[in-house]
Amino acid sequence: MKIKLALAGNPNSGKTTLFNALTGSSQYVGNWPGVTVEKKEGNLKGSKDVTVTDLPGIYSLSPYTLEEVVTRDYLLNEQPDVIINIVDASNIERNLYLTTQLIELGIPVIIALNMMDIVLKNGDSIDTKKLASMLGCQVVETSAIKGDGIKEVAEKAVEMVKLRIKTQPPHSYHESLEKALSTISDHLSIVETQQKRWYAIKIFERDSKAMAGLSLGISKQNAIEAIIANCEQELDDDAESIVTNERYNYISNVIRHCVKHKKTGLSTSD
Ligand code: GDP
Ligand code: K
Ligand code: MG
Repeated sequence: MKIKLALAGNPNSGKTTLFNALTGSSQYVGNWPGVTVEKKEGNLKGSKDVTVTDLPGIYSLSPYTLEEVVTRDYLLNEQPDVIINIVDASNIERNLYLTTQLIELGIPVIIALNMMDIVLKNGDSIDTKKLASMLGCQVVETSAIKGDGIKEVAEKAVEMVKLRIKTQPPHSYHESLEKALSTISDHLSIVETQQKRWYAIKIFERDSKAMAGLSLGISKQNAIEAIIANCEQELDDDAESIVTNERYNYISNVIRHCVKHKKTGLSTSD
């Protein structure tokens, strides 16, 4: 069985350091089709059947930058077996913005909570068990630069494929938004169950690229537009901002429960 692992995360979160540690010298570098964004692939050390792809660093899965488009198209079209989401633990709040989006794709996600050496040096602490349960995916503490946790994260990622472990995104946005998403999902019979939440959110944000990929009929498009407009009126904001705000609210709550700072004893959100 061929297994495809994809590394995704913010720029400077440690993706390439982790990629090098996982693949050693068995890497090949090229460009993504049609663009001059570097593409790195390699075999997981000691296992010919497992490939690792180092995806361009991004802050979001919107279709605005070249890096975002490359990463997003790869994840949607190539469907890797597992996404290893590298999170800079010393900058966790900002990094989780991408995590919330990766988890919605319907592809199993495991978090490499990287730069843990910095967190520990600062005297801060992160409750990784609670983080895993609140995000709905596994979390492994790593320090890519020291090699800590590297083997464990790769082994767990491969195990997730073998045991068919799925990631279940938590449904915890504002109830008006959740209601809109669930009604939009009802119009997406052509989308696989696993990808429904991703498409519902993107369509709610009026993401034309996601919309075009689905080629919904005009009557469905109108029905969906009415659902979006209704939610915008209820929450008195535009659709894209509604989703962004809900992501930030959700992340603040996660941080409040999982992160403790040494100096204040408080989480970043307090
Ligand atoms: P990328 O942009 O996501 O590919 O990140 P890089 O792998 O290039 O790493 C960015 C910087 O962070 C480099 O200077 C790395 O040496 C450093 N780095 C990566 N992982 C760790 C880590 O776990 N701890 C510390 N302290 N630094 C790290
Ligand atoms: K870099
Ligand atoms: Mg890199």
